[in-house]
Amino acid sequence: MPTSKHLLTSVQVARFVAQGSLRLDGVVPREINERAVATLDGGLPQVSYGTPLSAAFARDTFVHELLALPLVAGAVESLVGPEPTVDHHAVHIREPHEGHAQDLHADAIIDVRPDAFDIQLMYYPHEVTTAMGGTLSVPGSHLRRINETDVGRVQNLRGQTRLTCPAGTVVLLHHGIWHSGRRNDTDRRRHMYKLRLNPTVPQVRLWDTSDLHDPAVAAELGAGFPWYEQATARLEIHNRVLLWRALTGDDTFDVEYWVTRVTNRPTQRSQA
Ligand SMILES: O=C(O)CCC(=O)C(=O)O
Repeated sequence: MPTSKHLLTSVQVARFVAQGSLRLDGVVPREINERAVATLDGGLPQVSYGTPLSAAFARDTFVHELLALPLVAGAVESLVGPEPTVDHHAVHIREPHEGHAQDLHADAIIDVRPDAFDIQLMYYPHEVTTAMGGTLSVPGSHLRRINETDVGRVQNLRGQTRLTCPAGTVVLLHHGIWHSGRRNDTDRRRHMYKLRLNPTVPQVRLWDTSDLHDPAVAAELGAGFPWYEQATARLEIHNRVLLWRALTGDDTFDVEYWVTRVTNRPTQRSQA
């Protein structure tokens, strides 16, 4: 159903399922960005695990105003629903000339939930240039489940992206994405605010589904990324189909028969 909220479309959600991220460039106004930088330099108050998002941040805080922006609110609701809870939040600063980058990792511990996911909202309140240590991430890595820095020895992967963006950019990431903060070779601190949100409702058709049967949806779900080899791309697409089935409630959806083939159990059917 189309709504007046700024919900994502099915094509955008399918792209998130395939890539593991969604970028909203320059969507936060300058006044909020300036307050955010000042606040991040001073540190953030603690928020207890599991606090409802609606109760976590006072109305006069930059986080409340950031989450109230219609484009941000609509994207968050489309992915984790109307009343998510706060897992945790943190300030990530890359100091000027600090001389090293983070290891490639996924956050928390290995998390293989097939039918639910958390989002990590990353907010960059000022412009991030190539030299400033923008977050590196690997599109399409989120369903190749790893435990924290299992991939830490990997230095570069074809198709990885190193974020450069205008001030006020928000990136929403699936919890499984492989990422790392890069080296900051400038004289300026690089700030990023990260907020992890847990869904509290089934993540089923939370977005504007009026384009659900658009052929572009299947095209997004079948997309390849440069670090896949031909054979391993099949596994990624299989895992995306499982997630798409969970998100749509449609157990018949498939791409190239990948899930249908491996879930065919004639013995169980004959005993039913
Ligand atoms: O600072 C960054 O760009 C990324 C940091 C991060 O996401 C992390 O430490 O998990």
